[in-house]
Amino acid sequence: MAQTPTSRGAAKKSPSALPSSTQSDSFRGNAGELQQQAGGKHPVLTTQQGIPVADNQNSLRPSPRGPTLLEDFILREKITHFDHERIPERIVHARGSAAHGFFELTHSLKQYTTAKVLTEVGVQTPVFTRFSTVAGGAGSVDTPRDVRGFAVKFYTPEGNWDLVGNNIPVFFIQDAMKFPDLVHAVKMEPDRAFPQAASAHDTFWDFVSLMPETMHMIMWAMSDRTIPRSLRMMEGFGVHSFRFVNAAGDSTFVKFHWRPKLGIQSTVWDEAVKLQSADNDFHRRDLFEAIEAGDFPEWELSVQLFTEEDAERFPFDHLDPTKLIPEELVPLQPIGRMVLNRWPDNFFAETEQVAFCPANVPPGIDFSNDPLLQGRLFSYLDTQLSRLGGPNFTQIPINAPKCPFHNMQRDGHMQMQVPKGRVAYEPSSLQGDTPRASLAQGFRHFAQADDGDGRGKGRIRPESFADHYSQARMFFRSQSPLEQAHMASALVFELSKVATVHVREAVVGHLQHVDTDLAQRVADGLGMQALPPAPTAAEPVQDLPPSPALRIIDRMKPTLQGRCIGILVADGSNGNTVANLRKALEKVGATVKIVSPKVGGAVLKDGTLLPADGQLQGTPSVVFDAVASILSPDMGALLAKEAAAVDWFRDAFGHLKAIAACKGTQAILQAGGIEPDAGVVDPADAQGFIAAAQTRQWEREPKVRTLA
Ligand code: HDE
Repeated sequence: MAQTPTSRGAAKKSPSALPSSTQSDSFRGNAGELQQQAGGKHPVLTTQQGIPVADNQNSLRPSPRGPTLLEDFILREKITHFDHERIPERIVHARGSAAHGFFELTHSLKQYTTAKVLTEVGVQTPVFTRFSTVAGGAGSVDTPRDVRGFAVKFYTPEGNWDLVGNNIPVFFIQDAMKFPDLVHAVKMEPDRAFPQAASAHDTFWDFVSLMPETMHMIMWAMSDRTIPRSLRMMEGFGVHSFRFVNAAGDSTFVKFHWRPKLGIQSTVWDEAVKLQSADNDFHRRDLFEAIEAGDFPEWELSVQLFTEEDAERFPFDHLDPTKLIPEELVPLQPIGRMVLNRWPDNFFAETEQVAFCPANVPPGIDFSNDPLLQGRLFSYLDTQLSRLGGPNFTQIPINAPKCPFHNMQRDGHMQMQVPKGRVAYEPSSLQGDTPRASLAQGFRHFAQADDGDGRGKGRIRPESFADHYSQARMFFRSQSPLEQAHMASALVFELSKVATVHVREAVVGHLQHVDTDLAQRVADGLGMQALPPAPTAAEPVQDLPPSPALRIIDRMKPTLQGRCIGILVADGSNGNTVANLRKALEKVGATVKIVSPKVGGAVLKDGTLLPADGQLQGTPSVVFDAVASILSPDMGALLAKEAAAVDWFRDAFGHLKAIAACKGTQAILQAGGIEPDAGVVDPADAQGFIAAAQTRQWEREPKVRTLA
């Protein structure tokens, strides 16, 4: 063990008492003994200049209890580096988790684009994908009600393509001009610095109430999409229309969609709230554990393709990012799959330093005139210059293209390259190997005709963007009754946190244009005596056909693959029942975790020790998709007096999860006031439990909570 002098007695220890190998002029303290702790061959510790370090425990002092000397270059270098370890966090999407993987094209889009990544079937293109929440800081929790970022960097043979999307296909605003306002409104309020990672506060809803264009996105934000069960069970969307350009120079519009192989699944709100205290890192841990276990998350990439003429027939403007194109109108064509199969080696070097930018597109992919996209094309590089400290962040390994790249950009902070030769300009005639532009291979912008209407330059919002409610209505009316109830309840929750009465009223006024029943339910939930007046709508609200594809409850996959089941055991539990249940669950792809009152495990009825993955008090049922418990009657009676055990079942029941409860557990269910229903089965009935655990017990919901 190290003998770092921490007490006066130790400090007074005579240097002559040290092992002779550590004695020298500069060794007046004791060091080096920590080296004994781990096996293996350790390289010598050095400074950043490569100077070997002899003592990494004690700073340089003129005498054992004297001041530290400025001369201590090793200490100064170490502390200085430490002082600068943090960089500015992202102004939005600060909290994120990422993984490496590949994209494999299954259907060529050669007819539409020249981009190799989308034309060479079977080729695996490396990707790095980062998921994020939007509003919270880097250290905030994983499970607030929030939009999730879904950003993919494809390292293509023609340069990096960043598809920087969200898990919602529309956005709050129509013009980049409003983005700083939106973000200032949703972030913690600047005078009081709260709430962190929450939209449920006055400034956000004040902004919403004054910007009816937010209404469609608000419907999505209040749906269960913003409380996902797992990053592996989320959809992703490129949001804007992009363009494909083929070899003949023809253009086709495209929207990108990611669909998770595991199906979409969300949590219920009370569960999301409790997850915030159970595990701040719930989504990060879930992604990490899945990848570590070889259970690689996978998404299908699909495109919606349409021409300028098709777009003219849509009952909305596809350049307006508050609008989506229902898949009933333009079907999704699957073109490939993305698999995430490697967790980053280092969070900072990769997940934190990765810089996505929607302007990064290879030849064959181009932009549309969506005014939000146009603003984004500027913003990302600009923010990255300050976040990553200078123009050479593209040389950081996670950002560098994996194809050859050559240009005349030179110098600047943290230049890592050592370019040779005297020519750093173009055209030049002095060197034979300098990079030149290539009309054949290079990026060519689609030559779009100016669609100006002759009114000339101006700060203009197109009239075709004026209908803010029709798609909000379509989204709401496309949902199942239960999902509608969740949305109404989410609105009541959020607006109940808004102290300013006129803001609450204004929002409910807008809801009248979305759906009068919704407005009434929210008004009732807020205790309003009368329905506030609806503002004037700029355009008549249309009754668009509903799009059932926008629901998620129906689209939860009936599988236990990728899901996690907790089994509660204690001393005296029947090991056979546990083993049988575990085997059956694992056979259908579930992960099983054993929870016990003590982390050391439980001594089973037959005397064997079953190690636990989690201790009961620190492993609440919110972290599982379904729970089972196998307890002796004695332990059941004892745990019925334990709040953590009673909450385990009460929460699982309240969160609509299947429960497999043996006879010994009945005392706990009773203590929790749980009236067993079809979702509560016997653990000996493994198949019955598997069937129940493949979904949530939706019919239970009205019995456990009042929904608006
Ligand atoms: Fe972003 N956004 N954004 N955004 N965005 C950033 O870039 C911005 C928008 C999205 O994991 C920032 O490097 C503007 C839509 C994701 O690193 C910043 C506008 C969509 C990520 C920025 C938008 C997104 C960001 C902050 C409106 C979905 C995280 C740090 C004009 C299609 C990427 C950074 C990652 C990050 C600006 C709107 C997705 C400030 C100005 C719409 C997933 O540049």
